[in-house]
Amino acid sequence: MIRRISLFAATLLFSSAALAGGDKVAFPEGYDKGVLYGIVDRYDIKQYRELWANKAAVDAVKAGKPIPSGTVLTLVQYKAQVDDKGTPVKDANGRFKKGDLVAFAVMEKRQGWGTEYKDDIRNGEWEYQAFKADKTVNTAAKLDTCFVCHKPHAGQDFVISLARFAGTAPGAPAAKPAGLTVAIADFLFGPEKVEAKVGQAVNWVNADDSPHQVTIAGPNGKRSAIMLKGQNASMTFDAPGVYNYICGLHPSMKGVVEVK
Ligand code: HEC
Ligand SMILES: [Cu+2]
Repeated sequence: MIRRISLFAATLLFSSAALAGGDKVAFPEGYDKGVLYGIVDRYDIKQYRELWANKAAVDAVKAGKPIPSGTVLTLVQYKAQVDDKGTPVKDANGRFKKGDLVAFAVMEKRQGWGTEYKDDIRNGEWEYQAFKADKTVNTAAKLDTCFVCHKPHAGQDFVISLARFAGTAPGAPAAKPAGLTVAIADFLFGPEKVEAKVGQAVNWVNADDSPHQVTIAGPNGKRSAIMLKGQNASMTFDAPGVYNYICGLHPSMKGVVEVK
């Protein structure tokens, strides 16, 4: 019994130590008086998402300055409205319609934050927090996953949607490269399965407003560069086999390359 209690206490200690940073992030009251810098239709999870930032942050980034201390980015998740078959309904512009509020994901940057983390987890001076629709903290959220997923974006201060934020997201339609091509549109790989020969290049082209990244499954899985709208990436395979892959940014997006 005593052992059980101490184990429980140890678990508590560990988890609160791991998550403590999130407590610094308060619910961003008035976020919707800032700048709505992006809307994301998530076909993969049938959500309509809004990206909000405080104005000072947007002004700084547009002026080519670093993201300032005090920046708060709020990702608001809504269900997409669906028809009776569960398919998202679209408005006149082909965009999803906003349904019920689901949750908020917030990241906040302050000078001096983040020093307690080791380098392999630290996201600069950012902290993350998840809030439920009623604005209370979602205590079930695993905040370390926020750090893990945003970490590869260190080159753009961990803000995945920075290109939209700066208003520099390339708007040109994706060019179709020669050879074997997989189009990425509406959060789907199409075709989902392709056959390639050993050494033959497979090209992915992103036609979505959202960035995507091909990540081959398995411990030594290769990762493509992150593709913004209109960008493409290519990979070759040295050995025959079935290569399952996902999008590194949206893991519910799946595809297969069969190499013969
Ligand atoms: C599976 C990877 C993944 C995880 C885990 C993740 N994010 Fe993100 N996050 C993204 C992607 C991709 C975007 C860009 C918007 C989009 O495509 O939906 C994003 C965008 C954001 C944004 C808008 C600013 C930006 O970086 O573009 C905030 C705020 C945010 N996430 C907070 C969080 C919080 C808080 C958590 C943890 C509770 C979290 N994220 C976990 C992938 C992830
Ligand atoms: Cu993706």
